[in-house]
Order: sequence, then C-alpha cells, then structure tokens
Amino acid sequence: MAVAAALLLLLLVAPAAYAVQHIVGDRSGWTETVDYSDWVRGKTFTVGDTLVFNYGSSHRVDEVTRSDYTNCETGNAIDSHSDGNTIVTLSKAGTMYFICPVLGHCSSGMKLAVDVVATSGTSPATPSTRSGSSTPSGATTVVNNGSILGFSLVLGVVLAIMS
Ligand SMILES: [Cu+2]
Repeated sequence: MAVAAALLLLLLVAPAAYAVQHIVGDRSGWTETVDYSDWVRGKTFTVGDTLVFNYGSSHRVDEVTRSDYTNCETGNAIDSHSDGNTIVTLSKAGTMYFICPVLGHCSSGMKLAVDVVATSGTSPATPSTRSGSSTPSGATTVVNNGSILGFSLVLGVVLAIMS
C-alpha cells in the first residue's frame, strides 16, 4: 500500500511541475483589446504545455498556418473551436498560429503566434533563476524527457495494484 501511495504521489506531483497552463490574455482572455504579441513576450511555451482561450460567443479560435496568420486569411483553419473555453495542448516544437476568424477581428488584433520549444533543455529561453537551487537543471531535464513514458508506466502500475 505504501508503494501505491508513493506512486500516486509521484503521479500527482510530477505533471504539475512541468506542464504549464497559459491563460491566453490572462484575465482579459481572447478578445480584441489585448496585444497578443505583447502577451507572449517573456513567456516560455514548452511542448506539453496548454493554452487556454476564454472568450464570449462573438469570438472563435482557429489554428492556422503562418501565411493565414500573417494575412488574417480565414477559411483554411487547421483546427477550429467555438466552445468559449478552448484548451489547446502544445504538442510539438515550432510556431503555432491562432486567429479569431470572425470578420475584422484578426485584423484588429485577435491573432496569436506561440513559439513552442522542445523539452530537451537546449532552449535559449531556459526558465531562469537560482544557481544554488536544490533541483539541478540537469536532473530536471532527464526526468522531463522520460516523463510521458514514465507516467504511462506509473499509471499502469497504479491501476494494476488497485484493480
Ligand atoms: Cu473575435
């Protein structure tokens, strides 16, 4: 039982330490009055993190190509959402582009480009701070790289014990 408890603890603690949920526009949400190029500044978006778009029924969220983002071109969305609380998982490294496809909204600022970095630790925007930290970044990287496989294994073991 102690083993199961320890595994459960690991399962609960580990994802919280690495996956970050980014509330797009913070308290303003997904709207025409936020400068999203300003909002992304200084933030690090890592594979596995999520974007949360909160918006009213007058808006939508389309994931688009770079070209459609640049030109505010609608109609070719890679993915489209209109539920008002859209959660997008950043599944791979690279830039992801989002616009609101409602007429005029993209051109008035409802456009978001997010640079997603891999979890390898080679990112130029390494998450900051303390040099004498109790969690050396090397160790963090190792855990992080194996995290998905690790969680699957842990989940499997926990389920096996509990069943
Ligand atoms: Cu809109």
